[in-house]
Amino acid sequence: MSKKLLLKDAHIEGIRYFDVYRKQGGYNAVEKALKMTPEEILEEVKTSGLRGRGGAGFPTGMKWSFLAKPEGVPRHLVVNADESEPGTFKDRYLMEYIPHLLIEGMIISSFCLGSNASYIYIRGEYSWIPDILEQAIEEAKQAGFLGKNILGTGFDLEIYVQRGAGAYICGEETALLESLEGRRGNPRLKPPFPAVKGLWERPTVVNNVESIAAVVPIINITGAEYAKIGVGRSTGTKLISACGNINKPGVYEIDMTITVEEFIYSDEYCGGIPNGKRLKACIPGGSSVPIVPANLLLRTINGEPRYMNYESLADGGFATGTMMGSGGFIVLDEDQSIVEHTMTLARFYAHESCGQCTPCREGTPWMYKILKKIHSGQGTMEDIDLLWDIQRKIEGNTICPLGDAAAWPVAAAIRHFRDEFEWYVKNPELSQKQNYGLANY
Ligand code: L3W
Ligand code: SF4
Repeated sequence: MSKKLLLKDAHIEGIRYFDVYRKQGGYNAVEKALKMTPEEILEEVKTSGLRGRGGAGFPTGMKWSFLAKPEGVPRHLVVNADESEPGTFKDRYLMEYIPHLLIEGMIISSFCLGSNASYIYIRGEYSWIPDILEQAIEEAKQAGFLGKNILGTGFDLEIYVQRGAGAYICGEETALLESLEGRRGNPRLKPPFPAVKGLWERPTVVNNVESIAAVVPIINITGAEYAKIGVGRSTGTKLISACGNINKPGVYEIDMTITVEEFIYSDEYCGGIPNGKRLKACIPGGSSVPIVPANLLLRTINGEPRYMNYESLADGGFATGTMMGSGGFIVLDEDQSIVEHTMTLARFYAHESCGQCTPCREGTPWMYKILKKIHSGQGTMEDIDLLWDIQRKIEGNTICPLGDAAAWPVAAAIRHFRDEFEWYVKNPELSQKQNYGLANY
């Protein structure tokens, strides 16, 4: 059984409210941290090995140590709660059920970074969650954990909740900052990174909800103890939101030592595939990461079991492996059509492109158009090659990672399932009536 750090109290009735959360030891980490120096907290986070839980897996302690500290310039912490990656809903779970964990993590992190005004930027579609967060903020304030002179330490902190308007691109950190400043969410060129020039050109740390929540157990148990959980550079626990063709969709906290096979088939997690169907493929890290066929998902190229952690999922590079990403685990059974699935994703990315870069603005709708043509039985073999060519021209040639995110699913689908694309071309009448999955798998 995986160790629980973030969700250990999630089952307790009323844990959303301050009194219940406090009774379970909530805000003890704030009391402990405010007796430490910011440098000591930073050391704990570095020692923990915590890596960003939003998708990139960048070491959190390292990001914090990059924060510029020019004399007299305010600094900010911004929590990225714009969880829009298809298949990803673990931050929603945290904010909805245990909002105080995020607020507690923000107080500690803000103290460490020297932020007196910190922000939660939340996606517009999570319309009911800002009220939950604002209530938690108010409760924490009433109890003296927020506002002026917190616990008599002289540290002041206000936390503001800002709603997005429902644009995927605003989850990209610089687009998020643009939106927070009141402009259209267009990504900025990096460098400068937000740690140097972020919100209102001030040094800013942007971290995912889960990353900031993880700071609470790190302070409670120490960074060294946190680092003992997990394996290699995949320390601590990770929330996985599992969906698709599984018996038990939901949010699971894993300690990154379990195999992918165990995660899919054991009753503790996904509980297997409904109706005894076979596993066809999986996208383990949210829609942007490469899709992997079952054989490569369960075993690496060397025949070793694949594990649910950053290194093992990426083992074999893009040609064979995939990525941990945001932990949005999407399972596809034998009846699913990869062409249809890829087309749906292509439509999403084409719709969400902000339009600043030509390869992304022009390439994403073009890929969708070709996929639609192939899916409807009107495609040609040349269309498959053209699709491959377009995705290659997008990857690496754009301002922000949305371009790559749109290219990778197409690349991986063609790489691993080219025969399926060809089936759609060779069987135009059949492709109108049934999916390749049903006909041939
Ligand atoms: C200062 C340097 N800071 C890097 C910081 C940087 C950022 C973090 C990671 O994209 C990925 C993307 C999605 N000085 C720095 C530095 N940083 N070098 O480190 O940066 P980066 O560029 O590796 O990634 P990113 O731009 O943050 C994130 C993928 O995650 N993804 C996620 C999608 C959506 C969600 C969601 O809905 N929750 O996560 C899924 O795979 O495609 O590749 O903070 O500033 N020298
Ligand atoms: Fe906008 Fe796409 Fe360029 Fe990102 S890659 S800045 S979404 S056009």
